[in-house]
Order: sequence, then structure tokens, then C-alpha cells
Amino acid sequence: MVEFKKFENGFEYVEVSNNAARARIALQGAHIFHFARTNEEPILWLSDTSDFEIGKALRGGIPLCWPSFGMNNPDLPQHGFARVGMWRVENHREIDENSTQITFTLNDTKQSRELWNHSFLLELKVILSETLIMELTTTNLDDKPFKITQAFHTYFQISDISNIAIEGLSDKPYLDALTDKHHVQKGDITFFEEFDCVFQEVGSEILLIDKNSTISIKNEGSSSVVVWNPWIEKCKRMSGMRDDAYREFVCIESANAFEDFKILEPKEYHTLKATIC
Ligand code: TA6
Repeated sequence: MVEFKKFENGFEYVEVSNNAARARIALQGAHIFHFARTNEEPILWLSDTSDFEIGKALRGGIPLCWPSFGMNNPDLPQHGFARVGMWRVENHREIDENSTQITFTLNDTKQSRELWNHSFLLELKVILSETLIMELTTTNLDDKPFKITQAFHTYFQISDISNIAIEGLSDKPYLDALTDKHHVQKGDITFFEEFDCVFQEVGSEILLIDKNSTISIKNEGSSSVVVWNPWIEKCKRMSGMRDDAYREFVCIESANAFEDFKILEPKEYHTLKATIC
């Protein structure tokens, strides 16, 4: 079932539900801010201080960073503009009683062309079941090529930052965004300080291992993965989160970032796909 809803301040979202799972997706940013399997805890973290403000990105869920990841394009706002753009629901359908598909679209506008002078179609296809599948397709509708970097900036809910480990990135080269130095990851990732790294040459499944659960993340059309936790001091400085919120989430971001950028010729398209289960 797909229901169109809004909060009291007019902030619009769709609630997608079937026998297997439920999701809430804001029209602003096509931002998935809730995903939970039936009778289970949410898989995504959403800040409990989130105020669903129009024009401001939500803190948590899955912000879409596009057409620039971070400050990869210094002429654009951090993480681009798609996460605060107003998307449309293009279509939706029940695949079966456990699975629903919904597609959102965003086109260039006068305001987007003032920031980034290109004509594009951006489509987010979401398939909701026990698994969450997202496909973000960029089509160049312009008569000149353009370059994008992008990410599903997924905030995962965890029991506690001290309980988790991330598997699947050992031996991968990475850029430590905090020091701007390149290294190679040795072993699984655990957390004891601020962490903000961009892994490259990633082609296999990543596992988020928690005390009583494991989440699998598989990416296609992507070879970069960003892992981020702000830890104590940065968390205090971040907008939209409590001072100790860093204990409750980790971001594992399916990306085309830094050297994994994409250049699209006119009419060309690229799909970034993530499967979370
Ligand atoms: O993806 C990691 C990161 O780029 C961090 O450096 C970080 O500050 C963050 O994303 C959150 O960015 P935001 O613009 O949403 O505050």
C-alpha cells in the first residue's frame, strides 16, 4: 500500500507498507527516513531531534548526495542539492503482498541550473520488501557532458558504537578524510574515535555486524564506500543530533565518490544500486 501523508507543518511523505516491511519516504529529497521489517526494530537511524523542516535535509535515514558527494564539487553545497529538492512520485505498484515498488523523479529547475547549469533526469526506484533495494539513475538530458559524484548516505541504527564491526573492506585502499592521507585497511573496522574514510576499489558485499544482528549491503555501479561516525566532539557540533547520538548510528554510504566519479555524455545514463538486507 502507498499512502500520501503530511506532517502538521506541511512536510509531505509517502508511507509504503506491505506484509514484509514499512518505509516512510519524504518527497523532499526522496529521502527514505524509516525502514523496518514487520515486527522488527528500524534498520535506519533517524535523529529524534529531526524537525522535518522544509528546505533542510533530515538528519538520518538515507539522504541522497547528488550531483556532488561532500565537497567533491566545491561550487555546490555540501552533498549537492537533490537531498532538499522537491521530487515527484512517478509511479508505484504492488509486486506481490510482500513487495512494493515506487519511483520518484527530479528534473532540473531554474534554481538548480543557477547552482549547476545542466539538464538532467534523476530517478530513484525503491523496492520495499524484507530487503530494501534502491536504484538511483542519472540521465544526461543536456547537449554537453557532465560529471557527478553521489551517494546513498545511509545512517544505520546500531545497538551501540562499541558493539559493531564492519566486514568486507579489509585490504581496500582508502582516503582518510580527516587527515587527507591514503592508507590500506587492515582487518575489520571497529570504532574508538572519529572516523570518516572513503574506501575505493570495493566490489563485494559489506557486512555491518552488531550484537544481535547482521546487515548486508551490496552495491552495483559503484566502487566507493564511505564509512562515517562523528564521535564525541563532532557530534556536539553537528546540527540536528543530540550530543551522544554518535553511539546510536554508523553511516555506510554506497557511493561514486572522489576517483569513482562518473562522466555522462548527452543521453547517457548511470545507475547506482544498493541492496540492504
Ligand atoms: O559522508 C561523511 C560526511 O561527508 C562527513 O564528513 C559529514 O560531516 C557528513 O557527511 C554529514 O554531512 P552533512 O552535510 O549531512 O552534515
